[in-house]
Amino acid sequence: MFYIPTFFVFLHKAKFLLKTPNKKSALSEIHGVEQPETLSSVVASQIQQFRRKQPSAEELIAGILKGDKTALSRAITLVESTNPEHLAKANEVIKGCLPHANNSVRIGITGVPGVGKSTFIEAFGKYLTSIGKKVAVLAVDPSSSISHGSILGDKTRMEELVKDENAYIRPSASGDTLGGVARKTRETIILCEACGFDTIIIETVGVGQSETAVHSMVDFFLLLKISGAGDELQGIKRGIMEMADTIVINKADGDNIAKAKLAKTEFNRALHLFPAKSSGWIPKVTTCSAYEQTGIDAIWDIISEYFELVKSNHYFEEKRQNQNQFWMMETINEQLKSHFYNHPNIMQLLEENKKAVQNNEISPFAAAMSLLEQYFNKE
Ligand SMILES: Nc1nc2c(ncn2[C@@H]2O[C@H](COP(=O)(O)OP(=O)(O)OP(=O)(O)O)[C@@H](O)[C@H]2O)c(=O)[nH]1
Ligand SMILES: [Mg+2]
Repeated sequence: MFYIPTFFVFLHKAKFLLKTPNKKSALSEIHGVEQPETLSSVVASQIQQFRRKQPSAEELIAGILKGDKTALSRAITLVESTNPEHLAKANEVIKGCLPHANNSVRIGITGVPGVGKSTFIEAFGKYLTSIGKKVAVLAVDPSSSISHGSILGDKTRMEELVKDENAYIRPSASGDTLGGVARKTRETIILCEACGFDTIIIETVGVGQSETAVHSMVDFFLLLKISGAGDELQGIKRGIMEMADTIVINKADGDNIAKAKLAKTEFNRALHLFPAKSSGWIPKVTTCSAYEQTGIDAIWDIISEYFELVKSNHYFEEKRQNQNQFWMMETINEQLKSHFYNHPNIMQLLEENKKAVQNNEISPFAAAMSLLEQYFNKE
């Protein structure tokens, strides 16, 4: 019994004795071990990888033309960037993609919040990929500077479509003016088409001027509606109805089927009151349930019928050419205005002239002319 503690004391001392000769200062050198190079190969490869993350315009174009979605996303990010360096590179990529674009159908989808746009796009997109289409979903959302695009949240709602390798969903460009967002979306369409997407869906919320902007960048415009209690036509902006190539009454399921059919009749009647379209197309009204995925194939049949007509009567190319010219003029107008209003001298003179107009010291016309004269003389 007495031997046990003595044994432990011995063990402890032995451990100490064994350890002491190995104890070294942190500053001591270990002989025979090579000092690491200043730049380790691991760090070097990390830097190389980082550089590789900034592909050149040529690399991006090559990637996009191969159908690489990562290259596509990177190029779209460049298009959306406000950095002037990115702008030059983005323009180069667009230029390289342009000859490979245009080979698609562009469909605009609008409807008030809650009408079922996201659910519809999920069902419609899945249907399109099932018949061999490659679908890109983009959004024009003027409120996106605050919410960063409602479609961002939708990416999780469009659960199936987002996983589909033949689909590409891109949140709306955020930031500046509707004009700015529209430009970015138009350029994004070019990139998506060059990447092999043959069906481009552009979603917009049914508020403000965004429908007009979307209407000016698509071939076919689809208005999504739901049947409501009472007057079906209440609260619909006449302009939007006039733009629609097809009205789809969604949520035609369960107890809603009868109401949806009634709404269809009413919308059909209302559409007859509008002047004939220059496309020669007579707008159609149909019902569907995005939720139950019924009536979706019939919508595609209508859209296909439309494209058959406008391609045979050449309205398709004519409209695209008009749209290109419209956007060129829009861009010039926007740039001129922005240059004028952001000119430091003009900014100051504008304030002075506003006050002078207010105090009846100068007429509004004379004030405008004097400002413009000063602007052009300073240029
Ligand atoms: N019964 C029924 N409900 C539907 C249908 N389609 C959509 N909904 C429901 O309607 C609600 C709104 O649908 P969303 O697809 O988010 O509508 P949205 O138009 O994208 O809405 P915002 O993104 O807010 O503009 C959801 O609760 C959907 O489940 C449908 O065909 N039938
Ligand atoms: Mg939505």
